[in-house]
Amino acid sequence: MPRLVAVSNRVADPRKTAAGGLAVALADALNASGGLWFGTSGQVVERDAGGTPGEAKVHLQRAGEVTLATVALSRDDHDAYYLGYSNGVLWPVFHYRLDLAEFDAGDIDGYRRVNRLFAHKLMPMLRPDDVIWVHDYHLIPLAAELRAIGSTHRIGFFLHIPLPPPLILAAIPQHEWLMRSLFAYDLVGFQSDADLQHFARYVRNEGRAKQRSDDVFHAFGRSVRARAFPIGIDVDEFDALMQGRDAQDTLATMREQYAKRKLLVGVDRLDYSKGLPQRVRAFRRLLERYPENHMSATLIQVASPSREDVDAYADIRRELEGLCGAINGEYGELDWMPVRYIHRTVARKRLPGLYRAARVGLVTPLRDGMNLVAKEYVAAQDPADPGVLVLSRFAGAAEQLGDDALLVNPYDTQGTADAIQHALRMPLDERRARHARLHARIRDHDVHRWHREFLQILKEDLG
Ligand code: GDG
Repeated sequence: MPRLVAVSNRVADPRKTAAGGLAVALADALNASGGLWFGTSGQVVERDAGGTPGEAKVHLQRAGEVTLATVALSRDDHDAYYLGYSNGVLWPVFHYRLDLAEFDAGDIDGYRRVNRLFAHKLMPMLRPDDVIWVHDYHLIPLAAELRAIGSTHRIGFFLHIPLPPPLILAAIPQHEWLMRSLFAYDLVGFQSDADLQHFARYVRNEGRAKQRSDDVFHAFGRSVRARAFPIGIDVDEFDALMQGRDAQDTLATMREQYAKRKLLVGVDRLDYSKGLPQRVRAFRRLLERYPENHMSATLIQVASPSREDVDAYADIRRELEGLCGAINGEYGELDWMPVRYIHRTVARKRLPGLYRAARVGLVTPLRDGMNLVAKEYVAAQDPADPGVLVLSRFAGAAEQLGDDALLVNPYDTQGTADAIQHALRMPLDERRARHARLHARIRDHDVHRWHREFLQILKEDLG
């Protein structure tokens, strides 16, 4: 079996479950064939600007069957590639937020420089029959950089975030270059059919691509296969976490402390794509419009700190904190706080207990590639007395879970409040029936299937 080489912006030790979904998924794929995982260490080194390829040293570490290979970035490279282009341009535009994009001409140079650095550091470590799997928007041009220095490997790319429609994509000054870069891969994977349709429309209209078959596009002198591979979770791993002491303790504590309340839970990175202010406004509307929820409905919102050195993230934090404080001030009683807002990362081992304690799971992003929290919430429920998932129609997960979750438009405050009320009042037999179907779907489309299918198709010839 050829060796798998995974490449992503950050490398995490796959033996630590705290690392979360993607790390677990990649560890599973890498362990099967033995493999190499390449990326940054997350450390930033204060050294002279303009780091040229060859400057950074690769640090190697064994983690079971997997070799972790990491490089540390210089401050300038990190700021331009990570904060600037990846998270100041690509993240907002790919989430349809042109208003938040900050196009700074210098950042694209840093983005190219780091992708070139990755290629130069990775190439000497590669064996001829390695299969390479590149992850996410930080590394779109990596295959092109590898090809430029002679790589003939099978190289696949998976975009974890949405791909916007062509007219939005075209706001990025380098949109053509970015999309042309995708044709250096053999396989490009998206989260949803909607993303795939946006890709197909872009390359047909802007790149005059010829479609050679259902999923093979020819443009810029090369062919690429493009498909949707909706990512899933490791349901068994989540079940095991649910049985663990931390999750059970969390569940017991929640049930005791909120015995007379109905809990609603949200767990998100504090990111403007997650629709947190809109969610809190909908919760406030619920209290306004349906007063029977006073002294009862309690929203626990975990907002784990994220990218705090990007300005837009500090703004969203202030807005959210203001809203939560205002609701508690207006509706709170000595013995009831409507919103518990936690700006910290909760230990992963406790999450299943928190999810299970909640009658309603609120997953209402304004835009999301997939959203794994929706699937984790379903996985954690007690099938005999499950909670209800309220899900944004703008999450990639809605394509799979839309029939049995309560779908909402998060911009519609009243509509979302009505859906939450519907969830809170849903009878047990309906909750069970919806949950059984949702659970079957997340089990069928789990993370093992995701990487198995991607890698199998990556190894196939384009025909
Ligand atoms: C990107 C795409 C796509 C969150 N807070 C805490 C915590 N989390 C964990 C969740 C979940 C993960 O982080 C978040 O995954 P999401 O899928 O919801 O969102 P992104 O981080 O934006 O991920 C997304 C994903 O990539 C995979 O392809 O689905 O669309 O945006 O696992 O549980 N974990 C812990 N404490 C927290 O406070 N331990």
